[in-house]
Amino acid sequence: MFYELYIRSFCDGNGDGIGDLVGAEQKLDYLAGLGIEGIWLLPILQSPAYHGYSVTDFFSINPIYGNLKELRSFLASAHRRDLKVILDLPINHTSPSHEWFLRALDGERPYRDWYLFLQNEDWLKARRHWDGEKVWTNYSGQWAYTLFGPGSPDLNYESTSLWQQMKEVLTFWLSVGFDGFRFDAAKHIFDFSIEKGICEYQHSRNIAFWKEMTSHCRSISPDSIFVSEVWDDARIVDLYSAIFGIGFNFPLAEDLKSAIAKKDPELLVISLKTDLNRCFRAKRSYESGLFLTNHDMSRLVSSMNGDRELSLLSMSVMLSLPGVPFFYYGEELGMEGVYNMYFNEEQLEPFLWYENGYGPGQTEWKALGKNHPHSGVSYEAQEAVDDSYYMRFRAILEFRKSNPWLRFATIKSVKRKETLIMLKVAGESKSANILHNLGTKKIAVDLNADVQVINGTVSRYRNKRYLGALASAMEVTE
Ligand code: ACG
Repeated sequence: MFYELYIRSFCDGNGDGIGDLVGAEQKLDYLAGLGIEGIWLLPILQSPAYHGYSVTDFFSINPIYGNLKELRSFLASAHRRDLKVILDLPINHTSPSHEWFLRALDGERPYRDWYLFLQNEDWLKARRHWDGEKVWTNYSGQWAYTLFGPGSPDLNYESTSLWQQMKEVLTFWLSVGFDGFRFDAAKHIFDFSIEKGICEYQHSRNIAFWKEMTSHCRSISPDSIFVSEVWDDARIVDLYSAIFGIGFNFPLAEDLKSAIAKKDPELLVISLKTDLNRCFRAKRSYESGLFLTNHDMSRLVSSMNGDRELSLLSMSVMLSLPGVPFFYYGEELGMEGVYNMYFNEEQLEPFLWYENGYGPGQTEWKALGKNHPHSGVSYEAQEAVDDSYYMRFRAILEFRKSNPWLRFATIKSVKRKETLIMLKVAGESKSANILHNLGTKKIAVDLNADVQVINGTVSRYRNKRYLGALASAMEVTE
């Protein structure tokens, strides 16, 4: 299991109100205590943007988060606790303030070739693949290709010297001690057709690029971990995941959340049997990056319209599936936050350590618009309180931690009976029946004595067992 950590909002180690590496290091016991095996660090490289995805120097970290010495210390402390740390690396684009881009604007080689400048007025008609946004930005009279907006001109990997440059970046961060990378925007390396002048994904060229980057890393550090971010349908996610080893399963996140929010088990059952089937069967070429939410999405409780029982059920379904689970910081507290196109970024709010919103380590860079002090959502209010959301969330994590075999298991069958989803999964030496009740009434189930409750309740009446409303349980059949 991996924890997706947004350092700016996590823990402030130097009292400036902004989360940093020193603060995050102080909280490593907290993180290890959740039972995770690793941390996905959202971008920490030098960047003027709060999100960090537009980099100004690929060889240094944002001074607001600390320095290289502090990073090394953070990594060493994480490793001492057996936690892996992967770095989110956005190499599809840079900030327009990156020196490379400024020199490119001056026409200096090789930098000029490292970005895509307008060669044909017709290209201005090109629109972004999925939402029709414009993709060219005028920088003082020079048009550059900017798929993610004016704050991030795209790098142009037609230039082979840029491939070499990026390999040096990868070598550097591996030598600092990272265990691998979450590669941002993996399907966007080649996503504009120069021949046609339109936005068009060139998946085979992207894959060739990532093959070369990942084998470069493996030649330095054979056990490197790579996770691909490809937000697309199952077939495309598949293509890339096979190269990286772990691929975020976006289709699963969407189908699982809608099945539960709509209390419609059939939706997930169909999806697991069809589109998602290939990532859970025995002969698969990668591990599914299981997740429900990330920094680009509404938080879990918000996507369940505030229903915390549905959120916990979603977590228990996710953590019963084969693959490598990821969860976003603050989800363990049940923090809220709606993602919307107006960039108020509620889902990035400070992790709420204290009930009154103040105290050592609390970050304050952003207002607590959704997760108010005195609302009972803080760590302080929930820690060690029986039945709090946090304690129940932890119990679900504990279930997964004590069943590590699920990671490599295979889904043998998926069935539905009324509101129940029934999974048969098999690992190397263990098999299990896993039941999730998406209904609001308890339901009679066939479970023997060795039942592990994942979430909710299992009760007995006469000779029958009942799985509670919105509850999950597993029976291991050695
Ligand atoms: C990553 C990061 C994100 C970051 C960038 C840029 C990339 O996580 O935080 O933005 O560095 C697209 C990209 C992703 C990108 C997201 C935000 N995420 O592909 O790499 O945008 C469709 C498209 C997807 C698209 C998605 C969301 O196909 O490509 O993701 O919509 O907009 C079904 C379909 C599926 C469809 C979905 C949703 O599942 O199968 O195809 O996805 O429905 O409709 C950051 C900042 C930005 C800043 C940038 C520089 O957040 O504000 O501009 O950095």
